[in-house]
Formats: sequence, C-alpha cells, structure tokens
Amino acid sequence: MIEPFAKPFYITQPLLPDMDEFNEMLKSIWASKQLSNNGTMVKQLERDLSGYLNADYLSVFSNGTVALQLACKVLRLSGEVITTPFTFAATTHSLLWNNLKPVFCDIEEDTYNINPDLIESLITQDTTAIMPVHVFGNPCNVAKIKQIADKYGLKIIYDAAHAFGVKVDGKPISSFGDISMFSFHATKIYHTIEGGALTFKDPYFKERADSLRNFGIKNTDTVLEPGTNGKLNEIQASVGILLLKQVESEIENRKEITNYYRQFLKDIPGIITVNDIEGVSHNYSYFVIRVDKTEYGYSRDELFDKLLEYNVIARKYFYPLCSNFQCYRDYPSSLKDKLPVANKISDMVLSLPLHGRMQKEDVEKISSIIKAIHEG
Ligand code: T4K
Repeated sequence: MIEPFAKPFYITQPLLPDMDEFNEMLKSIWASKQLSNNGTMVKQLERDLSGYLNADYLSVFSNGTVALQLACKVLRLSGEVITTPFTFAATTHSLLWNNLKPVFCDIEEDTYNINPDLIESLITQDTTAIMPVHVFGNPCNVAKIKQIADKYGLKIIYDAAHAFGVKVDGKPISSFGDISMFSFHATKIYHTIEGGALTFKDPYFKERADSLRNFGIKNTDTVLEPGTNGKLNEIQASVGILLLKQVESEIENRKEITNYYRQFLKDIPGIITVNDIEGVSHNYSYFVIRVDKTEYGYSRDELFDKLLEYNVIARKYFYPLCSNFQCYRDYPSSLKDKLPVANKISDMVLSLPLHGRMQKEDVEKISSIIKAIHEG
C-alpha cells in the first residue's frame, strides 16, 4: 500500500529568483521611480532575451496571449488561418480576437504537432497564414511548413509558448517562421510571473509591435492605429532578468527527472512515453504520457481521478480539443472525422508533475503509484 503524498503534488512549481538579488533590483526600481512604460528593466530584459534566444529582434509583452494577438495584427492577417486544435485555448482565441477564422488541421501521432501533409488540402483563397504550435516544446516540421508557406505566399506565426530555448540542429527555434511567440507565464520553464515575447526577423515588425503594445502611440503628437495595452512592467522584467541565470540548470534538472520517469514507467503496460527527437535540444517543459486503456486497464480519465486520491495533481493538457469547445465546434473543420488523430490523442494524454526541484524519489513514487493502479 503506497501512502498518498502529504501535500498536493502539482504539475509544476515556478522557478523563483534569489530573494536578495530581487531585493537589490527592487531597490533600483524604487530609486528610479520608473515602474512601467518601457523602462530600464524591460530594455535590459529584451537585450538579454534576444541574446539567449538568438533572436534578431524581440519585444516583451504583459502575457503570451496578447503577444499572439498582436503578432496577427503586425502581419496584417485577414481571412482564414490554418492551425492546430491540440493546444491551449489562447492559440485559437487569439485568431478570433482578430476576426480571423481558424481552420483546424489534424496532428501527427508521434509529435502531437500540426501534420504538414494535411495543410495544403485546407488552403483556400482566403487563407493568409499558418499558426502551428510547438506543442510541449517539440518542434514542428519547420522545413515542410516553410515549403508550403513559400509556395502559397502564406505567413507563419509559431506559437512557441512551450519552446523556450529549444534548438533544431543547432538552430534556435525563434529562427523559424515570420514571428514566434513565447509565453512567460509562471507555469512555464522560464517566466516573468505573467509575460510573453515575440521574436522577429524584420525590424519593422518589432517597431509595429512596440507601438501596438503601447496603444498605437508613435510620439506625443501621433497615434498611428488602435493598439492596446500589452506592456510588461519593470518589476516583472526584473524577475525575468534574474531567472534567465537559472534556466540552464532548470533544463538540466528537468532532463534528469524526465529520464527517471522514462526508466520507471517503461515496463508498465499501456503507459506510452515519448523519447527525445534526434537533432533537437529539448527544454523538458512537460512530461506527457499516453494511456492505452486496453493494455493499462484504466482510461486516462480514470487514471487522472485515481492519482488525485494519492494527491498527485496531473493535468489533461490538451483536453478538450479547441475544435470541441462550444465556440468552435460548429466550424466545418472541427468535425471529429476530420481530426481523428487529435481526438484520439486528446483522450489519451496526461501531463505528469515535472519541475527542477523534484527528486528521483518523487518520480519513483509517482511511477509506483501508476504501476500499483494498473495492478489493481
Ligand atoms: N499558447 C499555448 C500553447 C499555451 O500553452 C499558452 C499558455 C498560451 C499560448 C498563452 O500564454 P499566456 O497568455 O498564458 O502567457 C496554464 C497557464 O495559465 C497557461 O499560461 C498555459 N499556457 C497553460 C498550458 O497552463 P492552467 O489553468 O493549467 O494553470 P494552473 O493555474 O492550473 O497552474 C497549474 C499548476 O501550477 C497549479 O496547479 C499549481 C502550479 N502553480 C501555478 C501558478 C499559476 C504554481 O505553483 N504557482 C503559480 O503561480 O493554465
């Protein structure tokens, strides 16, 4: 009989900056009296992040969702955008907030990312862009997506919310597509409590994004267009500056925890884990299993409920599929028989707790609980 964890074991636990260093940063912010509106900390964070992510141009925002919404505006998208249903609500919602129509494309069985072989059949004369997601930090098939976009003159916005620091064959993930969006929410591997960034190849795009996040104001005499308030403040920017020093060790720790999970779960029938992809430097944002009821004996939902009895708070990322939300399910592209893989995967996936402060014993215990549930 395995004892439940004494306290809830959550899916993640945020990185925290060193308190003394944070206090020093706060003192300098207090002294400057500059709390928001593109101050010293925001400018430094943008420089630091451009370096870390190897981005040509980068802007930070108050959150990833507003960043994604503004990315659509920067590229002046209209009509239809081909995207994945297997993602967080924010991806699809950002399109609707721009009066764009999401067209859902099915996903690949092994990466859970948009299936590039199906994109072309969804392109119409109204299509202006593709918005793929590097789900759980696993890179999309960037080469194929670029080929299609080039052929049809489409823009690409990558939702890279999960892919901070990921590289493909040594190339930074931000180097693909026209714009990439990173989320810096507290649940992410790197964060600014709330926050996000866009990376661009074109300096004009950064200029526009910077204006759009500040109400479209150009200068004291000119407002160019209806922007919004998407600014990050100085205190959150200072958290970001400090956490950038910890992100490498966080990734290393998570890699170790991920490998323990793979080792401890590998012989449990019906529990499917995913391996690293060759040529990819992963960031180990999430540890996701698939539950095959026929072999495991319980469905994903049953396992989720049973884990709660042990105080293990897993998450069903991403269920329900965006295409099955009430607001999108009547779209022609949302039909279940058009998205068979996404519907199947969404019913099977379960994200298990993963963060850099976890110990080998924690992984061993969670894995033993999963095994004990199977053995009844
Ligand atoms: N695109 C994609 C693909 C995304 O995944 C997201 C966000 C976005 C776009 C939009 O980016 P942002 O606008 O958020 O920057 C979370 C996050 O709120 C969301 O940022 C994230 N994706 C999504 C996948 O997950 P919840 O509702 O699952 O989070 P919550 O509050 O249940 O937190 C999970 C666990 O983390 C808690 O049980 C305990 C722990 N936790 C959480 C917070 C916030 C802490 O220990 N401390 C904390 O401060 O949505």
